[in-house]
Amino acid sequence: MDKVVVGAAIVDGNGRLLAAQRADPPELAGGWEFPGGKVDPGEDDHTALIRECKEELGVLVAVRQQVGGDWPLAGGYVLRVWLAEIVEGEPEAREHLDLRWLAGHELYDVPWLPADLPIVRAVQGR
Ligand code: DCM
Repeated sequence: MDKVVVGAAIVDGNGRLLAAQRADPPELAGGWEFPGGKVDPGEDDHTALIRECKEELGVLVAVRQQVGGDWPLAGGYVLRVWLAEIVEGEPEAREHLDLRWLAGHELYDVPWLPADLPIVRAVQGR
């Protein structure tokens, strides 16, 4: 399986979830997602997730439980999401337009990408 995108459901000590606003491509720009990205050939999922969080947010994360299994994406990709905690650094939007920490009552205050929305519900349930 070489069409895997990994995403991080980063939760802070107050139970808030980190959402990231996409900058590109134009059809997805402005939508909100779990930070992450494509797994490189030969790379394992956890390594890719840690790498992407470093590149996109400038933070080191510890990967916790997986949220569901393979969530479908366009183009034959699947999205795999893990709960994660920041162990080093403060997140900054290095590749996104914006970042927001969403409390439980704010989870749907941003327009999530359609692919990510059911995963937000799954995260909420935990
Ligand atoms: N994608 C998504 N939700 C995410 C991460 C990615 O829907 N949390 C989608 C957007 C792109 C594709 O996966 O169509 C590849 O993502 P990227 O461009 O970030 O590698």
